[in-house]
Amino acid sequence: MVKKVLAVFIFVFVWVHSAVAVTVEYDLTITNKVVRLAGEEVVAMAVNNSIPAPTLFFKKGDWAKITVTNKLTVETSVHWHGILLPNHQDGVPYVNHMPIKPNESHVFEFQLKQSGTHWYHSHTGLQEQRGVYGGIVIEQANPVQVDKVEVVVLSDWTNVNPQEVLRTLKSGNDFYSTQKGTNQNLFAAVKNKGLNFFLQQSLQRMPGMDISDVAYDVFLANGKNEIVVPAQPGDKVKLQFINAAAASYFSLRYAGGPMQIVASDGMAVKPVSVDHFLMAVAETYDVIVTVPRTGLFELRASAQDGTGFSSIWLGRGKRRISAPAMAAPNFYKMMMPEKKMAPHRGHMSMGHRSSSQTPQTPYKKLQAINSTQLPAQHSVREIELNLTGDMERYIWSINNQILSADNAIKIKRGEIIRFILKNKTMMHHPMHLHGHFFRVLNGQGKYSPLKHTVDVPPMGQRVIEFYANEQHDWFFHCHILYHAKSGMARIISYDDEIRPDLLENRHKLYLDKKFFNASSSFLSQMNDGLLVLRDSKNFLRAQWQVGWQKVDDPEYDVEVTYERYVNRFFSGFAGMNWVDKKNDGIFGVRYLLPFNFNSEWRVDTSGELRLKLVKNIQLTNRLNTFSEFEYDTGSKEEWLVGLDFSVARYFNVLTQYHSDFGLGAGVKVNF
Ligand SMILES: [Cu+2]
Repeated sequence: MVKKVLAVFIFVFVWVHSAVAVTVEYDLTITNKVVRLAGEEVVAMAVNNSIPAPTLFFKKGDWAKITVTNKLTVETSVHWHGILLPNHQDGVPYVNHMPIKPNESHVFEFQLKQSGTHWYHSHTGLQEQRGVYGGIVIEQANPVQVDKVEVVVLSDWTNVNPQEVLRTLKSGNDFYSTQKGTNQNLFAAVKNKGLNFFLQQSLQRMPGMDISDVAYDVFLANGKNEIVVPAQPGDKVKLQFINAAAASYFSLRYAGGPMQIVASDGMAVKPVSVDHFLMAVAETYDVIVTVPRTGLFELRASAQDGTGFSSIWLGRGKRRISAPAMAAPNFYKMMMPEKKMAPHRGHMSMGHRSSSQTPQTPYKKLQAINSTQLPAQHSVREIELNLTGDMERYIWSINNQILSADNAIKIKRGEIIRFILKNKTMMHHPMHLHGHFFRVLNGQGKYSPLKHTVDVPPMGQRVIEFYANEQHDWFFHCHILYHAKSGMARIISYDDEIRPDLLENRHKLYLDKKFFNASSSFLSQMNDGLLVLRDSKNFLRAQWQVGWQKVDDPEYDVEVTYERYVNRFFSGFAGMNWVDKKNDGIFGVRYLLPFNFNSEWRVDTSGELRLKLVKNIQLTNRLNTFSEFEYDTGSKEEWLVGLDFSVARYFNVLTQYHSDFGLGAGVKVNF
């Protein structure tokens, strides 16, 4: 009898359980695909032949069973961004599981415990920039009643291979800023009455401000520069925005009236009406808009750097009503101290220097529906994390260290972890935590919103906190792809047992990739050049100079050095120097002086001392002056001044006067 009852009970349990928890299966195949998104055929990466990847739909409580098949010639991975799931399903190679090798499949299985707008993307190399990203929508139990729902995946696209983009960024040649016309320069500073600030900035050895590192060819909404969402006059439309761009923030603005934000990062918030707002990389927002009357009304997603936008046209009919353009950012006005907002005190400090014309994230207005307060009985561990970087050498880090084997952030289950994120750089950083939602302490007290990605503005601060209720290791990183790949990442570790295959291969995650750059000037009186092989700490340089004008025999100077990088301001070096028929061992230090003068102090094996000063001043977006002065106890001083004009990524024209070889002109080639 007992057995019979038990059998019936088990039967009913299994039946009820299977009726409630449906398994939703998806097969995703990643392949190369030739696309033409910006006037040129490019080999991209697609999921099920689509960019963006297909949107995956689930209901809360469903089990997802997703088979990812790799048909590329390289490894891949898929991270389920914003989904709370068991550690080994999170998709970061060497952190949560091993990468998916070519011609292999990996099955992900997890239950969906939340609802809302989320997304997925490759977490390998720079594949996300090439097309491996798509939406995930988990239906809410009681969604807001609207007439239409549309998922909008925003992204940025460049025809240039992302590896080459990163190599260009590492070259220290500001070419992308030049291409976009956003190089900070003396002429623009004077024109914008920002000369005083420009000089102050350089006196304090600050680098120029930069909104976005890369110059993109096109901005996309669901894979196109513009899309139409058919709707009737009076319709309420819910747009589920996902910022899947590799490096672009977007300002959103609607031609048909205000937008109502109802969710952020998949979490419902108290509806808040905004005229426009800034959406950081990797965030999601659900926004409700109304189609006011007949016509097509534009919701414009403008790239924050002002170089382009994608359009979502809502409504019906032929007449198009454009959204007002967002003002292109004005660095001089944005960063001027007198425009600085009064900083808030303590943990609520947002510290964002800004002017009203600069689009802002809507964080201050976001309120969770229910209290998100964490139980008071848990201990709080406060961790200060400085977001640091070197724009010139393109090294991005946390507390001045790139991601490495010895800087995991160790936490304990049961603690409240509070991160104080201080941005010490002139760029925005969208910081993303895997496996947890954190409270953004935005001044809303117990209704502080829950998010997985938070923008930390230039020189600004954010405080976030979360309850450590997980296990194993999780990734935490800047979601600007090129920043993450340059070191701005950490492992958040519960300091427990890690799967042996992950431990064994973990070093591959910390690989500090090497980059090679070269440049040479071919002038009528001389030739000089530089070869650099580097990672984030070590710089091997070979430089040469040969002059033939105003001298009897050609004179040459060749130097090979190894430089150990300490930080933006300081490095040490040693090497060899060949000047005509004399050669010497050399060693010394390089130090960045006020007004961004590069100084080099060195001694050689003959006992001579040499001081070298180098200074560049950007005059206009493309025109730059450069100067060098050398004082040597063993020989007479040497100096040069010149002007160069940036024509293209690989090409400058220039003229320079050298103290020994006189005046000349020519071209400079940059690789
Ligand atoms: Cu960043």
